[in-house]
Amino acid sequence: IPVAPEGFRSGFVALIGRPNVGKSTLMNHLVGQKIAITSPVAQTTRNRLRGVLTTDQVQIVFVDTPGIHKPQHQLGSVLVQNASSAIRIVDLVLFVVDGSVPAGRGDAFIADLIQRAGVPTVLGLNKVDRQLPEDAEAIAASYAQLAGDRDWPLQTFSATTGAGTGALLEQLTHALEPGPYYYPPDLITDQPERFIMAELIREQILLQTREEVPHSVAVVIERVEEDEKITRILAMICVERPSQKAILIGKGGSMMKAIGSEARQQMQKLIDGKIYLELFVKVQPKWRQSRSQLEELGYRP
Ligand code: GDP
Ligand code: K
Ligand code: MG
Repeated sequence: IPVAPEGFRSGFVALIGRPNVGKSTLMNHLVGQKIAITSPVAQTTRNRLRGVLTTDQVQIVFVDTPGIHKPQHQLGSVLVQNASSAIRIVDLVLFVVDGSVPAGRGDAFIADLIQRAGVPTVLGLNKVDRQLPEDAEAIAASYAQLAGDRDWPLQTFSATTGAGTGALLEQLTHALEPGPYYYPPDLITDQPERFIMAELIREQILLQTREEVPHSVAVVIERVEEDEKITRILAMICVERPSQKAILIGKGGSMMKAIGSEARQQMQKLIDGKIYLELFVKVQPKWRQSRSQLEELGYRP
């Protein structure tokens, strides 16, 4: 890792907020590559994932976290623990909220949690592209109060259009102290390619099967074989019930085919090469309840 130039700033920034406010979308936008999967389904993000942005002035290591919500089963409580402990290891919190609606009780709950941790915080209002003009005033007032009570700077932006994200970046840079490179300047994520590949398959399951299967699915890359022309990948999709396996496979294998084809295209972008993808589905009852199985599948508390 090279020595940072004079006046260089750096630090770890946790992305904290309710599920679906756009934390992962924002991180992908800022680092310029899809490393975190996103979807309209809550709990899309399961692991803590680092995304690194390096410019000539700053290196920001974003720590993407699962959204904070009330735990309902073992997986849920591992997710909440992950988010809460992420706050403690960072230099700065970017508290992301859905700026298309006024602050709600969930936001106030998280604001208190962050405040108790005592870490410098920027309040980020995402999704302004969805804000209706008639709501703008009430929205601005509710978040101004949330931030003002705690002396947090506030920045409005859209992670999908990119509007305001330049100003956000300046705001974050300004809030960080002078520091070194933590990662090589060209590194974008700390996660191995295999993990992102598995996530790209899980993303397609989330997007294509919607509410029926998503929360009971895990994906593991079993084998990667590279030769000069093509990379062959064997992946296992793990579900809890035979009925979910049937949904995933679909009529005459149609669902599996659609998931595989879209995931393969996303994976080809990631590795910039040709992929042959083979998927199989396995029923493993109650994997979410079991800590050892969770760890085996890569969800570390
Ligand atoms: P997370 O759970 O906080 O990580 O949220 P995601 O990044 O997975 O995003 C949840 C949903 O919100 C996805 O469908 C995104 O496409 C959508 N989304 C994220 N940011 C924006 C935004 O700025 N504008 C709009 N309109 N949608 C967004
Ligand atoms: K989501
Ligand atoms: Mg996410």
